[in-house]
Amino acid sequence: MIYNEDFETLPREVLETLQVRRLQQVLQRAYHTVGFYKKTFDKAGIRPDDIKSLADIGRVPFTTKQDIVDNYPFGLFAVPMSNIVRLHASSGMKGRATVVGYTKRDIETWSELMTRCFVAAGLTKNDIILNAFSYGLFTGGLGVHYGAEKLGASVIPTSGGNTKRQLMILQDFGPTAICCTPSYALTLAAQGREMGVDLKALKLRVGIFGGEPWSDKIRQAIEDAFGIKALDLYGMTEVMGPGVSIECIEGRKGMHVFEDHFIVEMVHPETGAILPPGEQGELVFTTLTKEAFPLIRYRTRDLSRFIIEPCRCGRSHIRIDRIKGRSDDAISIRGVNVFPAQIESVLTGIKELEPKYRLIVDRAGTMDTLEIQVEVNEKIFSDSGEVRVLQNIERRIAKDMKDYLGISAKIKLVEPNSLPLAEGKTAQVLDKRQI
Ligand code: DLL
Repeated sequence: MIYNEDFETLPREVLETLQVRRLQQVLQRAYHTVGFYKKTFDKAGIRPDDIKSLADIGRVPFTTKQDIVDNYPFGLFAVPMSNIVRLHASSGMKGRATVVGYTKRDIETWSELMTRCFVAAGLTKNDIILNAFSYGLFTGGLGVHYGAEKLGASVIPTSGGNTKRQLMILQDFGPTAICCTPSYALTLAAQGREMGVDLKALKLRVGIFGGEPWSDKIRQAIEDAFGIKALDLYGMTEVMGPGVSIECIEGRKGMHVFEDHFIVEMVHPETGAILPPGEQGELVFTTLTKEAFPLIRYRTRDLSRFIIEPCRCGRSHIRIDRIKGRSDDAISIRGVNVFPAQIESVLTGIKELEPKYRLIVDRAGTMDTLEIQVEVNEKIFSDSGEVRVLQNIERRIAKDMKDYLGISAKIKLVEPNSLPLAEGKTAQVLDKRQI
């Protein structure tokens, strides 16, 4: 099902014509109302009228997180405060938070895009949606909430945390869909099992998860635990919040970006050069319709690639592959750069393990050290009366890390459900070197 068929299935040429028109408008607006953009465009020697086609966008300067931080809190707003009806801020997991504003129309657009997401996930007004994304400055809670209401579904705004109560509501209110971070879905599953809840007997059909990186192995674990279909939802505070992009239930491979509202580019994370279709790189977004906080060529640092094959759902909007991590997430261990996602993909190749791990980076003298703590599954844990079984698995992981990633790591297998449970986003890396 498609919510806004007119726009979501536009033939590529028509879509691109619309994008160019909207791009020219947003460049004009940004240039004339936000001092920062006037300065950067002038410095690069370009004027908004110079941009005549999509190909010209490469001439426009990038905007970075640092630029937003430098203009903290409201320096990049393009409308007076009297037109702003809502403020949000990024979770600020790393460094200072970024603050964004929305006009009334921005909230309407955001709600529509979230509604499109729900319809892409196969939901209708007859669904009951439990929204366990945090309500507050984080965009997850309210962003998802408004979309669910616009759909006409019944929303249960549980917000994050309070896991036992969430499980009670899951049983008593019978939601048919759930929205939260993937790690919180695993937390709910673990806590539910401990309380003896029959998770498969719940009415849940679909789960919409996002806000942090996850993998197909985690998808499988969530789907198996609840007997649901799990879909990937992507977005970030600066660009809008959740609803920039989602997997459709028909394709379930890669997330459609709502291209009538955003231009998405794939660039080389170091050089910034635009990459040929299909190559992995960093996502760059330009908002086409936002009034309060237009954002031009924003470097997300998120790594992905375009899936260019058409999707069977009928949407013409391009898909991006699961986010592979962030280019600023790389941890340097004795000079070797590794991404948590790479470590995860080695771990998920080993069937005795659960998809729950934690990386602890430290320094012994002048040497960086990496400890990988990973949960073993129930079966191995109960069979592992013999220490040898665990030692063999540890040795195998250490060897795989060396062979595939070229890093030496100390491996520590831990009991199922012993790593800290997530309530919102999880921090999988603990870098003690910076503390
Ligand atoms: O996390 C918005 C959101 C809320 C998206 C709920 C989806 C669901 P921020 O707190 O600004 O906004 O964090 C944005 O989180 O740049 C990615 O690095 C990461 N991220 C978000 N969704 C996904 C996803 C929200 N589906 C940052 N897969 C982004 C991987 C994701 N990473």
